[in-house]
Amino acid sequence: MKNDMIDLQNKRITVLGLGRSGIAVSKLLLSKGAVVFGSDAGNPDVPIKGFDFEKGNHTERVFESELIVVSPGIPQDHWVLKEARKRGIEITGEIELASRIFKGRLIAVTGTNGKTTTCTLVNEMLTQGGFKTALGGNISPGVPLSEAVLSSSKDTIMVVEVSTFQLETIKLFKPYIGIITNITPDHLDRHKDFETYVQLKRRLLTNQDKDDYCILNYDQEITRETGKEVESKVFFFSVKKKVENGACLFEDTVFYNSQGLDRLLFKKSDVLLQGMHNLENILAASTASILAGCDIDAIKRAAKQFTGVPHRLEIVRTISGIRFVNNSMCTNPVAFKRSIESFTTPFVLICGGRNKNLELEEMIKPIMRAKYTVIIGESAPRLEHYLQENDYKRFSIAKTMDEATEVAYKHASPGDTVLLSPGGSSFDMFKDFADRGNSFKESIGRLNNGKIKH
Ligand code: UMA
Repeated sequence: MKNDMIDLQNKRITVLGLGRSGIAVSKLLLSKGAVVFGSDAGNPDVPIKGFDFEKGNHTERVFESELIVVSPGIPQDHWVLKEARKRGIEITGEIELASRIFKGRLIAVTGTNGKTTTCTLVNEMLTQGGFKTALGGNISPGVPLSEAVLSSSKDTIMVVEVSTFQLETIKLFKPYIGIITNITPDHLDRHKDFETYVQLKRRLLTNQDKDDYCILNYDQEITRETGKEVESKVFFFSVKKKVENGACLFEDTVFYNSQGLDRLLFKKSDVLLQGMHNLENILAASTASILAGCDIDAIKRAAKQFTGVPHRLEIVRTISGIRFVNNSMCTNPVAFKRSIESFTTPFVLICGGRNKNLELEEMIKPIMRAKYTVIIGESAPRLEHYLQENDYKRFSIAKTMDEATEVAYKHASPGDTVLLSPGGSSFDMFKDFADRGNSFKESIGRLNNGKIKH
């Protein structure tokens, strides 16, 4: 691929993996005149008419191309990619390719936790400010970047959530505003060690230059230090300290400071989102929106009205005085801890999932704050072991979401919350975290329809 724009006309390209991003990038490539071949080892639905593809296996046909566009779920040490490298075939990722085709301005958000909330907030703020925006990338439910690009134009501000899986294959991806919300261990089953994971997160900013901006979490050393390595203009956000450039919480008020001027944005109590972690997301999003030229009143309005994203501390419904909260997007122990910290009233917990080679012990103390805990998924035996070591007995293990929801409901009293907050990934029992959250919601519906008493 050339270093600037890419000429895709008649270019032979293989798209590896035909999930959401594979299908979206295939459509985008076809619209640019490329000759696209799709290959998927599974059995996905392929909703593109007249499209040349294979399913069930990756065959020799994959290598009959000049470029392979790899889906984020396929790791770099996959045999197909190793073979492609041997044969000198160029490999790129969906997000890199889509960003080269996109002609507008790009605001990109990465980080271990808070990406989706921050992206959604930036999008809300800019929309309220009258900008033409689009939202895409890793965000789920949402649209892949390629799909968002297909319906965008030069005056679109694209707000894109970027995962480390996607950052593995970037080369020239260059946001004019880049945000790193925070970095704590995650996905170590894929990236092997924390150092590699951190370096991948920082790659979001490596192509930025002095005309670009980065927004970093001042309260974490790892993200604060990142500011020393970038060429772009550095802005911070903090809930602990006053920062010179960026947004911060001081006593109960959020300020935006820049060039020696302090501006009061809003009171902490004005925003509906709960938890300090969410306030951090609001500070990051406000800074990005101000830098994008958004009107302060629109930012204030959006921050005050925002009630959150699906599957992230989402209030589902109340049955017999018991509130059900879906936090399926909580897929690592740090997010788990922070979500539990935001609870001040009694709760019954449903947790567990696939561990990503992370420290499950971190979940134990927060679990012990629950009135009762139902554990699901692959991490159940290890969580059970740690809980027994800590002499905690108020828990049981459930095999299905229906069973977990029913048991949790029976242990809750009016005024309590039943909280699904897994602290692990969903792939042990579900398609993805949205599928897990929806399954929880369906189980809650069954409780009510079956009039199950507790
Ligand atoms: N496949 C192969 N060969 C293989 C392995 C998989 O062909 O060896 C095929 C599968 O059969 C399947 C397809 O690849 O049909 C799946 O591709 P994918 O795993 O890349 O998934 P997509 O549906 O394209 O979704 C991806 C992101 N998924 C992952 O990174 C795992 C979605 O993030 C993202 O929303 C979507 O692109 C659009 O950009 C999800 C996620 O879990 C939400 N992300 C992780 C996270 O947030 O923690 C990183």
